[in-house]
Amino acid sequence: MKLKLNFHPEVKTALETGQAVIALESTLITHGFPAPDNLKVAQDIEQAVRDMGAIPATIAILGGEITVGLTSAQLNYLATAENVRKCSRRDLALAVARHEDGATTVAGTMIIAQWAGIEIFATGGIGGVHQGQPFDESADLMELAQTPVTVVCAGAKAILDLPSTREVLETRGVPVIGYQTDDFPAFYSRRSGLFVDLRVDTPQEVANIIRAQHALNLQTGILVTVPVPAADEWPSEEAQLIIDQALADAEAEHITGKAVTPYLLNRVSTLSDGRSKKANIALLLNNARVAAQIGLALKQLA
Ligand code: PSU
Ligand code: MN
Repeated sequence: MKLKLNFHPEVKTALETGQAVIALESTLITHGFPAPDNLKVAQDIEQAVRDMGAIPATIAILGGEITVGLTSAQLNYLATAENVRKCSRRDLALAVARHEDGATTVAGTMIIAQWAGIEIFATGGIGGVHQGQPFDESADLMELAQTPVTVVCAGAKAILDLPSTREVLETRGVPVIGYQTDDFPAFYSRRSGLFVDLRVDTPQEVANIIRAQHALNLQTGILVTVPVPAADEWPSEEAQLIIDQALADAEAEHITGKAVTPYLLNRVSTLSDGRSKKANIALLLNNARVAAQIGLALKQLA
């Protein structure tokens, strides 16, 4: 069996003609936001990429077929489909072999983006090391260490152990760039008190780093961290109380494995009465715009 990728015709043309293409993940559609918000969010992220002059390519597995760029019908389908497998690296072959629908996580999306020749990927937050569970480390961190794709995000979710997550990125050799910040962002809030490896203020500087990383053939991802826009920030003191409650609930309900992150995100959203959702949507759209700008700057270098 040979690797087969189903490209949206627009994405295929864009890649062939050297336009900037931005990869987008699908787990946030199936496991991150409940319907009907999820479809609107996914559409708005794609539009944010377009508004900046780049082409969005949402990545998913549909009936076992790896799909790069979804039609609006496919996006609609995914947003309401049931039994969609959350696909990190370990899950990709399972979904393909069984002709299942799969939603790709940060790790899953990075792998497929690289196969497709897409260099930049925008998301909300990466997975990381879980609080109180040092062995529950998201496969996203491993993927960043071995797949040369640039991931634009708002840091790691505050439901995680951020200092440990930051340490693991360092150990694994992943450059962590602060986009217009000196501080590693904490997803819902702008600061974590942790460091970034380098602050940059323009998309051109990020493009230069991507090119240098490529020239050095390091085969490692790059993490570009962008703070949530100030107007939509959810202050960390306020967020922390609710996050602690969500973590306690997850423990009481014995939530384990790949269900942990979706459970916590959903619980935080419910407990905060939508306050987390507001920040989450704002940062997703902002990250999509920054990623598109980096993509365009990269094309100007070429
Ligand atoms: N951030 C969000 N919503 C999400 C996720 C991250 O705001 O749904 C998803 C991403 O797809 C990420 C995944 O890769 O959660 C991490 O899951 P785990 O901890 O099981 O690796
Ligand atoms: Mn996990």
